[in-house]
Amino acid sequence: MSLSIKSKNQKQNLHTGTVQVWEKNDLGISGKTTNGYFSITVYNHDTFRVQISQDGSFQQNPYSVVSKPSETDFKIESTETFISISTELIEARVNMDPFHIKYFDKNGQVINEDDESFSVSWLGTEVTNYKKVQKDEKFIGLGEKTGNLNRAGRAYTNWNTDYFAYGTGDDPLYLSIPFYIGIHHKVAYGIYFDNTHKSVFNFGASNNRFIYYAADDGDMDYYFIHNQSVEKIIEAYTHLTGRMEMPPMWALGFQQCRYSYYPDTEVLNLARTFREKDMPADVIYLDIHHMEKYKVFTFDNEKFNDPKAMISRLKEKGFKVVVIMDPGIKTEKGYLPYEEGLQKDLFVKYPDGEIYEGQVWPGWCAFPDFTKEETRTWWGEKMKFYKDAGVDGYWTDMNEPASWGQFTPNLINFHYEGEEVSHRKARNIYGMQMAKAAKEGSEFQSPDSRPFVLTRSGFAGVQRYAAAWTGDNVSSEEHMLAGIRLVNSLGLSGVSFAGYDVGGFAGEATKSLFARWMSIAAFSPFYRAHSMINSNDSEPWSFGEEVEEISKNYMKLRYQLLPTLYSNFYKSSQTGLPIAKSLAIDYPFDQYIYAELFQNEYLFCESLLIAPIESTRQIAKVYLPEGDWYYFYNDQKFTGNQIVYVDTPLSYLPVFAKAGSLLAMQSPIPHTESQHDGVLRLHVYNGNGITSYVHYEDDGTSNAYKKTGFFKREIIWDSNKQEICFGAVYGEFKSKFDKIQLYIHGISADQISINGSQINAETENLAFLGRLTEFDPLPDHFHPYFEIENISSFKIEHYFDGFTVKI
Ligand code: NBV
Repeated sequence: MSLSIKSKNQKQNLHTGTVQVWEKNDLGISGKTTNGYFSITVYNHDTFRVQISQDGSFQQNPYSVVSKPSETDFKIESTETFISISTELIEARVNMDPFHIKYFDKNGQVINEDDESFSVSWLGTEVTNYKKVQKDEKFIGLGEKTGNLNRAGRAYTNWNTDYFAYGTGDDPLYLSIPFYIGIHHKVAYGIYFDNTHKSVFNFGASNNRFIYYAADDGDMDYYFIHNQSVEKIIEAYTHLTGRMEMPPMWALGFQQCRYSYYPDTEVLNLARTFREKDMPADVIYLDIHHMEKYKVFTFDNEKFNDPKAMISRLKEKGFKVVVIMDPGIKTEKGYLPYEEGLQKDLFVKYPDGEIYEGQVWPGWCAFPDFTKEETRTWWGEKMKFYKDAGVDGYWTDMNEPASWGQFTPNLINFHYEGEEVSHRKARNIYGMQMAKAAKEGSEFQSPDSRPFVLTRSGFAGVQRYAAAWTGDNVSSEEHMLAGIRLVNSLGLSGVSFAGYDVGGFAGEATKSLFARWMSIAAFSPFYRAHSMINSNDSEPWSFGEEVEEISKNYMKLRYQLLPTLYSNFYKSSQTGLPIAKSLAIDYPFDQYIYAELFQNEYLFCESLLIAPIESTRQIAKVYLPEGDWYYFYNDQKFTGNQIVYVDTPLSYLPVFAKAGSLLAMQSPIPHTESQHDGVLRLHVYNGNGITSYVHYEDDGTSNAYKKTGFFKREIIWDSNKQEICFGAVYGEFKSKFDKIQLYIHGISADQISINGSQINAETENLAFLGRLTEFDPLPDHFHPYFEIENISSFKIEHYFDGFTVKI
């Protein structure tokens, strides 16, 4: 078959060609084709790495993949026409003429296949892998990308971009993750394209022949993942690119931001108001006005004449302070960071050695080359300035990198861990490396505390260093819903700790929009309100009494849910699975979940189905997937696989507890470091079969949890035996709870036994449960009072060995 002609000024598509020679090696196979070289490495039983290079140099991205191939049993067979390489889960069949790959699962079903004629091809330096589309194939993931949950029919570009007030369909945004999951015929697979150049993922836009992913330059270097579930695919992807570490507990609390709070008296007033109004909150941000003329590592002495004293007063009130850091360093003679950067050769330069300057907030700036280790270390050392003032967390903004004009020249050079590359290869990784510098800087400055970094820009693997937020969104109903999809999609792509600016950054939120946004975001992994300079006040009390009450109730609920949330953060740090889980993870083959009306729904902490809805609607259509579901506020039980209608007065966001789930709650507290009443409220929602929850605690701040400083136990609900089994306790941390209050939903019981003996369980007054547990949605005049039936509650001592409770 004649494919194309290779020429120096290649004008036409150049296909890989045919396999000429190949050989086995310890990890897979490698070989040469007419127009290139290939290598297939068995990374794991569920992960293959495929590299195709024109010159055989096999370039590496030193930043994203952190795991090495593990010893895996695999088999190689060959015929005259193909080479087959297989593990217990995947077979990759490499066709020799022309070169193309087809993947099968262990039952021989096709999972994924190259377009036979084009498979991997080049157009000049642009390298592309063309894939066939399977019938009804869905595509999910790709990180921070707008549009529908199912990305079929659209194309996306990965090129980190500062995009103020982006539209809900716009692309590209700030953070790129070239990883997607394909779903069809009851199988799923993931593809991570490990190339930091500008890349494009086309899921069938403007053609009906194939989907493809392409990069401007570099190699075709992708990881093909297949396992039985979407969960397992995300686990495998995060095994490759790493997982978040446990953040400090305070980072799970409510965070208040503004561009910008100043002077110090305003910041202190803000903190006082939260406490006076009994609205739980943990963090206040200092945006760019804290600096002298926007110069990083300075404080504006007029606005903040004693930052240390201010921060220590905030701490007394239980607040942490997060400070913004922009990468641009003002090119001002005598400004130490600039002088040091010059002297130590830490800035990005033109190929002739001149320092590259771009304009940002401080005026003309030089840009630290975060792709160089010395620069990251130096930056971390400079962070002493903030550490000495008592700052707890860091916010890396503008790290796409952004500059006025938004068009960085491509010829500038970056170190790229010694490779010396142009902006074309380095841009997408720059923000993640700044986040890395901030994380490591924080660890260097405060070795006993867990770091917290919030980043705007990033790439595959950024979850190892920072939480991410979705940048400059807009105050609109549409944006509120789009933000949920962005966060869910980040979660599908390894970034579990993510959120959006509650209320919208640009524009003015209406009262109802703000209230609804605060309610939804109580179920977002990262919970922060933020708004733009010169806009109306946007604190949760700025919109009148009703909004204040609604906000407060959901903020309180968030804090009551902390035991579950923290345990889920722990789970995510171990597995890479998201905390806000798109329904596509647990119900990938259910067509309804992809429908426009239902695609925003997600499971929060495995147990709660959140059905986000515009604040302007009085009634919501909610799709409940298979299983049974309890309406969170009154325990009304619904069977799944159906659409239900729910009244949605502003004070009630549709939330359903999944039958079988276990939800651990605590008494309301004003901030995460304040002590609760010591009673763990454990809600068991009766369902079929056996379900479990791993309860996790630690000190919330130090790294002792990495050794033995944790408390961990599995709690199993067996609905057939009607038993709750509290497993053995692992770890040396003493639980902060000394009692457990059991709430059993969906079963009427008047007595329980523990380890076989009837105990005098203290039965709660059920009238008290007229409103769901202690979540008190609103004062009576705002909403109807729910009667809850079929719920039983018992208080028991906290046994530290394993024990079983029989209902
Ligand atoms: O530092 C100011 C803002 C910040 O508040 C926002 O969250 C960032 O996304 N920053 C962008 C710079 C310019 C905004 C117009």
